[in-house]
Amino acid sequence: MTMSAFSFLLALAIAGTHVSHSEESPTSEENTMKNIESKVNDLWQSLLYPVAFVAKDGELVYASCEMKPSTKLEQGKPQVTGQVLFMQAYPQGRLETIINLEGFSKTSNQSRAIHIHEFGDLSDGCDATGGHFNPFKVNHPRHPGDFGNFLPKDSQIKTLKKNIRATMFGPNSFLSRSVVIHELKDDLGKGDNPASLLNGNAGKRLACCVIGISNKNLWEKTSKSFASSKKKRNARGLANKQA
Ligand SMILES: [Cu+2]
Ligand SMILES: [Zn+2]
Repeated sequence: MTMSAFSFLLALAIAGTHVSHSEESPTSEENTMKNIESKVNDLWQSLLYPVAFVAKDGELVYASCEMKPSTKLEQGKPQVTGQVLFMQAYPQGRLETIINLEGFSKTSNQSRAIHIHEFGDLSDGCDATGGHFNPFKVNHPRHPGDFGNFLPKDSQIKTLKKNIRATMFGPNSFLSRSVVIHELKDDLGKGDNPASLLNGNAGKRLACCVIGISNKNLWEKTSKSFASSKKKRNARGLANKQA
């Protein structure tokens, strides 16, 4: 249903209640209109907030995005695979994101930009994902999915980011949109051309994926593996210091 269809029905419903205001008790007509209004509202809410009716207040909701190299990737470019995972408490929690990607060149020292793009459409390599997801019509890098730059280490990007501004819930949900990793670094709006304020001049699209709701398994498994490799690194660091 379009917004105008909704407005029309709502106007009808409100008009119905106004007409009968002069009467003392609600008429059956008034009740019917109220009923319609509440049904239309429920319907509209369920269209706007697809997650609202499966999540309880405070419940953790998870989403995942299975990264695949662009089908238009040129030879010799890194074949990036892995996942981008999301966790957020319904409905107002801060979003956390795990980025767990591999396939980068071991020798390259190239930082890569990662963004949420507007469409969950992978039909034309990663090009059908459109531009940056930009629900508030602002300039780059203030889009909710402007995650910034990531420098691969040992051919991987493994990072957990907290307090991300994007949300899975409500009309500006990023669910069913896409994550794109680019060939180049994001200039974060500081480039000297108009594209800088649209996309950060991050270059070609190496790999992309569609974001969908998931269960907690992958998040828990990945965050545990991150924690244990951090412990190992710390232990190694300590051993090196003591040596
Ligand atoms: Cu992008
Ligand atoms: Zn952006």
